[in-house]
Amino acid sequence: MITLRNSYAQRAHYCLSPLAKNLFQLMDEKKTNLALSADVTSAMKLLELADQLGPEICMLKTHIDIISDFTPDLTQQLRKLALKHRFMLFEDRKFADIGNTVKHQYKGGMYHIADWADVVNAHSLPGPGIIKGLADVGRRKNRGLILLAEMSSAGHLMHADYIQSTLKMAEQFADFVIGFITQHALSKDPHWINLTPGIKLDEGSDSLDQQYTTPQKAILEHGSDIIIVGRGIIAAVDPLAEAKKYRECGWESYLLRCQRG
Ligand code: 5BU
Repeated sequence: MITLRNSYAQRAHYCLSPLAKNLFQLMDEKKTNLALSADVTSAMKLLELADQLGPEICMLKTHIDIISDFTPDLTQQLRKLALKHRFMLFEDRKFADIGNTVKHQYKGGMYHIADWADVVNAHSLPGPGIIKGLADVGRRKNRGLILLAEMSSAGHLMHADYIQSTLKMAEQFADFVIGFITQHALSKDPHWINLTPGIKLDEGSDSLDQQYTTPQKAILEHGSDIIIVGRGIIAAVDPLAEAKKYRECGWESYLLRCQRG
C-alpha cells in the first residue's frame, strides 16, 4: 500500500491534479522539499532572491501585495526565473470570500494572479463555493489550490472539527485542490501535499505569535511534505548558505522517513 511514507515519485502516481503530480515529480528530480517565503517589499530584492536561491527550492511563495513598487513586469520576470530554475510560484493570497468575488480577485485586479501563480491558497471557512469560484478560473490554466487547514500562529481558531471538515471539502475537488497548509498531515491518502509554514532550524516564536518548529519535527513527526521558510533564510547574513542548510535538513528528514517506511 502506498502511504505518506512512500517517495514523492511514487505518490505522484496517485494525484488527480496534474499540477500536484508535476510538483511531486519536480521535488523528486530536483531533490528539494524547500519552499522559500520571499517576504520582501521591493521588486528587485524579490527577483534577486528568486534568481539566487531558485536552484535550491521547489517553490517560491510570494505576498505580491506587499511589494511597494509592483509592476506587471515583475510577475513576468518571476515566471522566467521559475522556468529557468524549475520551481513553482505560490501566491499566498489566502482567499476568503464567496465564489463570485474570489473569481475576480484571482483573475483580475492589479495582480492578475491566475496568469502567473501556479498555486494559490484559500480558507475553507466560506464553504465549497470558494473552491468552485477559484476552480472556474484556475482549472483551465492547469493551476492548483491549497486549502488552509491549520495555521502556524498561536491561538488560531482552526480546531480539530474545522480541520476535518476542510479535508472533506477538499475531497470533492481533488483534481484542483493539491493539499493543505497544515502543521500535521490530515489524511493517510498519499496524493495530498502537506505544506508547513512556521519552520526554523531552532524552535521558538516571534513577537507576533508566529510559532516555529524544526524541519525534522515537521517532516518526521508531523508528516509534512514541504517546509516553508521565510525569515530563517532571508534574514540570515548569507541567505544562499542558509537555504542550502534548510534544503539539506528537509531532504535528509524526508529520506529518513522513506527508509523507516
Ligand atoms: P516566516 O518568516 O518563516 O515566519 O514566514 C512565514 C510565511 O508563511 C509568511 O509569509 C506567512 O504569511 C506565511 N504563513 C505562516 O507563517 N503561517 C501560516 O499558517 C500561513 C502562512 Br497559512
